[in-house]
Amino acid sequence: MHQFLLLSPEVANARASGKPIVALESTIISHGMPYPQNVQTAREVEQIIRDGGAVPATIAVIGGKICIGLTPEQLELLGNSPEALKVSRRDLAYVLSQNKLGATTVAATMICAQLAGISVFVTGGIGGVHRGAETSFDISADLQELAQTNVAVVCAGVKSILDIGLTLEYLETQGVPVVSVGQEGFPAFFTRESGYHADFRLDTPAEQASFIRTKWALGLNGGVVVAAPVPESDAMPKEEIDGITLQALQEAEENGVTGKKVTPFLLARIKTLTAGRSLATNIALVKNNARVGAALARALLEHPIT
Ligand code: PSU
Ligand code: MN
Repeated sequence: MHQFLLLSPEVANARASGKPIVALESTIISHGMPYPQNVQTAREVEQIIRDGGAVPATIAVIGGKICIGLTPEQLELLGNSPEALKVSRRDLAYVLSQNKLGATTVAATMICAQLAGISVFVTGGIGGVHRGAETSFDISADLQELAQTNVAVVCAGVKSILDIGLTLEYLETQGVPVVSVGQEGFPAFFTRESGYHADFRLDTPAEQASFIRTKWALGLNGGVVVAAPVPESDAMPKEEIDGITLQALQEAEENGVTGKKVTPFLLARIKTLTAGRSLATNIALVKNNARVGAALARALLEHPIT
């Protein structure tokens, strides 16, 4: 066991008995959703994973340790502490060595999951190449992490606050396969279609597991994006979210928002501008991803490489 890891009793027990484990990130709790819906959603997502026959491991940095699996009190702390830092690859050593409270992004959660031997991770949306990245250089560290760290990331695609086409190009260059579930199209978080195709469509957990195990058996390090579209009944109207996204992007520019503040700023503005309806969609898609992720984690244990 790595010196910085601290497993919750539930996760330690799962590990000892060889149960499937699903990692969950914590930036979505601290910076992605408002309190108290964030904590409530985190709890419900964990329960969906248990109901799906796997064990949830929400990951965060608390008290100089990487906590793999959080107690209800730790979840509450993370969801209700404005001082919690958003921790990506760059920030991990700082929050650990300074004993700060840290919420892990997709990139940092992948790193921690790999240290803990967890190969499936469920989130809402991954970071990507921002619009205007040709001048801002704003490309999420999530993409570079997917290029090198062996964790499958279940998400609902990427938000159109990003340049989805450039994000997919970047992933291709880095050799990261993008797999869609139940449709050909790559989803756009709030909506089921982005206008872009995923690289491969693999509908069943067994196919997804076989693909992932084959990749790693070939020594092809790095992650896999498993993209499941938001359920039809929870999706937002495309025209509405497109208009609001443009407005949020414009406000970010007018306010000079840069760096790690960009994504949380846009998420918060979209929630306000949709009068909270984007939050309901966000919660629904994370729960759907939890079902997909639990099934995948089980399949990875069950199905040998074919
Ligand atoms: N996209 C979302 N919701 C989120 C995030 C992204 O739709 O909560 C969070 C994730 O933690 C992701 C991070 O890893 O933002 C990316 O931030 P940045 O663009 O600064 O790398
Ligand atoms: Mn960025």
